[in-house]
Amino acid sequence: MIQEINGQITAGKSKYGIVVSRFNEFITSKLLGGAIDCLQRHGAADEQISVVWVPGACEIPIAAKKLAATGTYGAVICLGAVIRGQTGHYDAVFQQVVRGIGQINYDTGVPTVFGVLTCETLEQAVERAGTKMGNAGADAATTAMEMADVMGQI
Ligand code: INI
Repeated sequence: MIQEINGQITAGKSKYGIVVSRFNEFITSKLLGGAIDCLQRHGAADEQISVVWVPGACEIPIAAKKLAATGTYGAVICLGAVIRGQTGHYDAVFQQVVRGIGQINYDTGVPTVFGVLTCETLEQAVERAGTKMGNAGADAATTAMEMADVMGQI
């Protein structure tokens, strides 16, 4: 018989750590709102959610890794907004964040979800922060719940 594991998209009893950057707070606060709303709609109580603010996207990985390493969280959600039009070092910020967050997954074994917008323009970021392209924070929260459940079942 084939054993098949499918994660449920429900908060369950897991705790969720959210790391969110203040840079482009106009956007990231919307991602945070979307993530919290999604977790709550899927059964999370306030006590299951911790939020950590950091200055910019570059600081997300170090805080996310510390949260993940506590062993307390079923998943960690990383939220930020890197917008090319606003920086001459977009590529440096982008690479640091992508690599940093990805590595946490392998170093800690805790699902650490990439909910950082990387956009060419502010308009593209607005579209993904609760307008016509949905809310990337809610998408990240959905992934976090599914992965927390999958990892619990394996
Ligand atoms: N941080 C962001 O989160 N988004 C950006 O678009 C951005 N830009 O444009 O540079 C940005 N820079 C700050 C960076 O993340 C660090 O906070 C800073 O370099 C200090 O380490």
